[in-house]
Amino acid sequence: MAVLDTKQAHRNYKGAYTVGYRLKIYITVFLSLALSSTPGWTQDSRSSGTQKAKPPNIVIILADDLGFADTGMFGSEIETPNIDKLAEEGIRFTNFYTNPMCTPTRVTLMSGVDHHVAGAGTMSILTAPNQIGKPGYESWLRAEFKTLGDVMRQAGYATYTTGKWDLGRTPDLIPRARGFDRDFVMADSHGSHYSMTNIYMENPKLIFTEDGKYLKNLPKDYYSSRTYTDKMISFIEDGRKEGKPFFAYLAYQAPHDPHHVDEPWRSMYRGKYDIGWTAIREARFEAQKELGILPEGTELAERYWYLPDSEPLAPIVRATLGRHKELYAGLVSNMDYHIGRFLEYLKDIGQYENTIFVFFGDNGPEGNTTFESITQQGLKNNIFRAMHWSQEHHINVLGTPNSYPEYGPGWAQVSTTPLYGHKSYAAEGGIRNGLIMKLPHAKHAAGSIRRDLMHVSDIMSTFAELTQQENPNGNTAGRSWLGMMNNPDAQVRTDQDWIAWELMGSKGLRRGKWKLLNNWRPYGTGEWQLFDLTSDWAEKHDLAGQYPELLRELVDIYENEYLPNNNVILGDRSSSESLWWDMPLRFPTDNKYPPFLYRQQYHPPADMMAEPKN
Ligand SMILES: [Ca+2]
Repeated sequence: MAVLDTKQAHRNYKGAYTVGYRLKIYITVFLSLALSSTPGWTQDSRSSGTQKAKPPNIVIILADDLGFADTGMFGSEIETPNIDKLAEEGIRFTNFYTNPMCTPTRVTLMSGVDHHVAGAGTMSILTAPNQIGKPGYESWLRAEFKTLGDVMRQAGYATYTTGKWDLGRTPDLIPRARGFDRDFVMADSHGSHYSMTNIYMENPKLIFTEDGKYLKNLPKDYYSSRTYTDKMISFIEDGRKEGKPFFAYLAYQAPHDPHHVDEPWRSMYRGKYDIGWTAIREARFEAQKELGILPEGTELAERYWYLPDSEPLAPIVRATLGRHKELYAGLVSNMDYHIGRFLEYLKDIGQYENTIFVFFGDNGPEGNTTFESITQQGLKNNIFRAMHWSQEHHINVLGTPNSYPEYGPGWAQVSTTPLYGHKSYAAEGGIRNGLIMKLPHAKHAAGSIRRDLMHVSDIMSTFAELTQQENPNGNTAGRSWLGMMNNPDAQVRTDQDWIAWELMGSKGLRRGKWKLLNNWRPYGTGEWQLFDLTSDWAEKHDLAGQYPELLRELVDIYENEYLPNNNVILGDRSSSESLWWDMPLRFPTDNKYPPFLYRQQYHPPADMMAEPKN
């Protein structure tokens, strides 16, 4: 792999959007000056006279590969009482978007910058030949960008992170170097929930850090969601005497595959999903209508053309398929249980009320499975996974540490009800997620549902503005939520503001109610489609032929503004090109394609290795 010149890369970005970038800095400075004489948000309703209220704590709870419809207050039958409580006391947002996959969402969450600029233009294992070695395609958060940790620390917050980091593994990229006072993280993208076992042939051991040291071993009785929660509680407890507000970024690995989960959650849903995905998806759709999640006229997305209706399947087939969903549901309920423990702790120390909570999933659910991937994508790592992990892949051991359970496209489509598509696509199911916020004041009615157009890039803008700081990385598309948080009548975006997506050739743009989509065949049509998302959340009614001028206008924005100003390098090869009927099914294996540029086993510096603290 080529060694990148970071300074050169940074100049390249500046060159790409110098005018807009400078203008935005001027505007930011102007707004900061204008705002500096106004009272901060936390003082707004809680202080009087000279007494200032303590700034609110900020907690971001991120789930991994959790679908739009996977929590109770978004229509799920999965039991998530603690997340539901946040929604009942707070606000649900139904038009919130992430990016289509893990690292692209996380670099944007931490930096506020488009993922092609921030360093995750694509996912490392899926890098196309013409993207290899290009700045912005490293698959980590480039070192020159400040993080939310940096921003909140600058504002006087104690900064903590636990869970999946996924933003880089070298000493300059781990949390200790990126603005976090305390950390216990898995630096990689996914792997076992019980051990350091990774899924990649070249990178069989996961990298963990604890307070800036690389762990030789994991703590006793390690289990991802339990340990990440315990560590976060211990960081807050240790820091209490300092009296600072805290910023806690709690990034669960759940419910990413493998669907490993302890008892009793492993058996909690035994038999519950034998009824099949068709019935469960319809039940969620009805529940969403009753909850008021869906606008009038919303339809259920088409079932994937390659999936059968589960109704006519034999009972044993439905039960076998259902077992996979049981584990996923158990993993979600287990995560909810640990979130509940965390919230209880905050109540015990009197910090629950004065905290801003933000909860969402980082992208749509995983709709591929190992065995499908072997034949469809031909990636060596999928074959490795199938060989290495599946020795005990018998129905009775699913969910245990040596199994590799996934739930496949049938259940992924349930997770995204009523949307179409899943993780990795710019269709709604890949990018729209159920956001929940709970605020320390009561300006919004408890349990309210909002339809503001929002994106994960907004979060940096929001918390920079909240703490009266400039967004340190400039700002491409992010819009602060602060106005809306303070005033329920305010909207986050105007009808002319747009946000856009590109990942592995799947393209999308949203402006106001309009959605532009171009998904490669066979998942999409390979053509530009236009949807009115007022109620067509399922992207069923293509209006491209009906509104050709609007289509041209939006495509023009996408191709002539979004792509060039955000360092997008369209891949010259798709990750799943063998799905495309007229492409060769045989992949070359002798020219480093598919590439493994990031997935080499990383060996941390010896003097930075440590045993876990407990
Ligand atoms: Ca993810």
